[in-house]
Amino acid sequence: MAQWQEVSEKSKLHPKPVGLVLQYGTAGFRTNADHLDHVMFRMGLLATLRSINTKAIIGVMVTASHNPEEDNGVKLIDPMGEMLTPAWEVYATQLANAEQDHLITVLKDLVQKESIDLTNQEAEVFVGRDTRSSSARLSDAVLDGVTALDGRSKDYGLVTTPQLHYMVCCCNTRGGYGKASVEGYYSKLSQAFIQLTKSAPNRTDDQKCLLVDGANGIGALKLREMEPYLQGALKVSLFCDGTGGKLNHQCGADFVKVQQNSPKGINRCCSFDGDADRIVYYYSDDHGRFHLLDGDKIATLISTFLKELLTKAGLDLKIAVVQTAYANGSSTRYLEDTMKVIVRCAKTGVKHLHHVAQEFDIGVYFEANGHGTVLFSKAAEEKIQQLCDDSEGERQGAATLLKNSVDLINQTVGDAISDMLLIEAILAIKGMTVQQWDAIYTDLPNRQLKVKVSDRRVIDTKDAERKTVSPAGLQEAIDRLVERHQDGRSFVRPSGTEDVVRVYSEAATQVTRLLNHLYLNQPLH
Ligand code: NG1
Ligand code: ZN
Repeated sequence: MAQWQEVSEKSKLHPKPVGLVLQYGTAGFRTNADHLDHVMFRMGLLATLRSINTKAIIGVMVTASHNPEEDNGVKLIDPMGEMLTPAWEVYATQLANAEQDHLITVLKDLVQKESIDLTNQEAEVFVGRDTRSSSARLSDAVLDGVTALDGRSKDYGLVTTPQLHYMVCCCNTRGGYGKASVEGYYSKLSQAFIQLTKSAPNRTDDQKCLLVDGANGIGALKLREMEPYLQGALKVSLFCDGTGGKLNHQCGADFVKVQQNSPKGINRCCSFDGDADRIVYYYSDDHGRFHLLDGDKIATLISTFLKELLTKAGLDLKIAVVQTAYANGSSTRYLEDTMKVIVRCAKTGVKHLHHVAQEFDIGVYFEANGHGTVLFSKAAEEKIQQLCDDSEGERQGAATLLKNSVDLINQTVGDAISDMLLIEAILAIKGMTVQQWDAIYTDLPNRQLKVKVSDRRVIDTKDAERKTVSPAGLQEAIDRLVERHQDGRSFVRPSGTEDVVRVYSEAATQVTRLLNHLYLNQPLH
C-alpha cells in the first residue's frame, strides 16, 4: 500500500538510534531530548491510528514536566482529555523500540489487532508543547508522523499540559466542556473564579495578592496571558517567570516539595512545575521556618469545602478523596476520622487516581507532590444544576458555589492554574489564612529518598504499592523496623519514571535512635 511506502520513507528522516530501548512510563516517554526525534515521529503515527480507532481527536503533548531543561518527553491524550488507555501504552512502547526495518511490521500488527480500517478514515491530532528549547523541533517531528498517515493536525504551539487536555475534551464533546481555544479556557476559568469570589466581598488586598513561582516554564507565560481575564480579582506576582533562570532549576513545584525549601524567603506563595500540571503552596513563619502545603493539604482544603457545601445544599452525594501511598498519615487520619470522608489509596501516577475517583459522585484526587483535580459524575453535575434552578436561600447559595466550582475545575487532568484559582477562592470564601489552612492537621515527619540498584524490577508490590511481595524477606525486614516506631509507616517501590527505587518512611517523631539511647536509655539495636 502506498501509505506504508510513505511512512517508511518519512521515518528515515527520523531514524531510531540502534539498540535504544525506552518505555512509555507513568507519564509517557521521558529522556534526554537528543534521543527522542524518532519517538516523536512514531507517536504522531500512533496518535493518528488512535484517532481513527476512537473516531475522536487525540492529543500529543511534548514536555518533560518537572525534569531538567535538557530532557524532553511526550504523552498522548485520549478523547475525553484523559491519559492514554493502558493497552495502547504497550503499543507505544513497541512502536518506539522497533528497529528501523521493523517499524512497518509493528504498525501493520497494531492495525490488524485493533481492526483499524485505514481506507476513508478521518483522523485528527492536536499537538502542544512546553518552553524547552528542544520542544519546537520535537513537536514538528510529531506533526510529520501525523501527516505521514494522512491525518489532520492542529498545532496549539506553546500551551500547558492541562490546556491541551482541555482542548481535546472540548472538541470531542462538541463544545460541551467549553470553547476549544486558550481564550475559551481563560474565559471559562476566570468567569467561574470571579463568580466564586463574589461570595467573599470583603477580601483584603493581602488576600487578593499571590506570589507564583512559574518554574521558568510555560505556566508563567500562560498565567501572564490570563491575568487580564481575571479583571483584578487576583493579583499575581510572578517570579521564576522564564525571563532569566533555567527551567525547573532551583525553582518549581518539584524542587520545593523535594527540597522542602522555598526559592526565596516569602509569605503565601505557590509553585508550578515545568508544564503547569502540578502545584504546591508554602510560606515562611515568623521564625523563617518553611511550611509546605502539598497535595494532601490541598485535597483536604478542597474536600472540606465541597463537603460543607453539600451539607448546606442538602445534597446527598458520595464524596471521596483518592491518595497514593505517599500521602502523609496525618492527612489520611484527618480525612477519615475528623472529616468522615471516604479515603482510597491508588498506585502512584495520576491515571490510577483518576480511575478510582471516577467511582464516586465527587472524587477529589491528589498526589502528595501536588498533581490532582476533582471529578464530578454527570449525575452530580445535573443535581447541582437542578438545585441552582429550583431552590432558594442558603440552599441555592451553596448550590451556586458548587456550580461555579465545577466550572473552575479542569476535570480532565491536574491543572496548576485551575487548582490555584480554586484554592484562592476557597481561602477567600472561608476567610482563611494560609497559616490557618496549614494548621488543619500537622504532617508526620517524613523522608523520601531514591536508591540506585542494578535491577529495580526485582521489587514487586501489592496493596497500592504499600507492601512488597518480592524479593522474599524484604517486607518482613521493613515491618520489623516500622513496628519499633509510633505511627511508623514505610514502603519501597520501583519508580515508574526513573531508574531508581524510592524509599518512603514516616513516624510520629524524628528523634533518632541514638538520641533515644542517650537520653531515654532505650536500647540501640
Ligand atoms: P515515580 O517515578 O513512579 O515515583 C513520579 C512521581 C509521581 C508522578 C510521576 C509522573 C513521586 C514519588 N512520584 O513517579 O507522583 O507524578 O512521577 O510525573 O513524586
Ligand atoms: Zn508536570
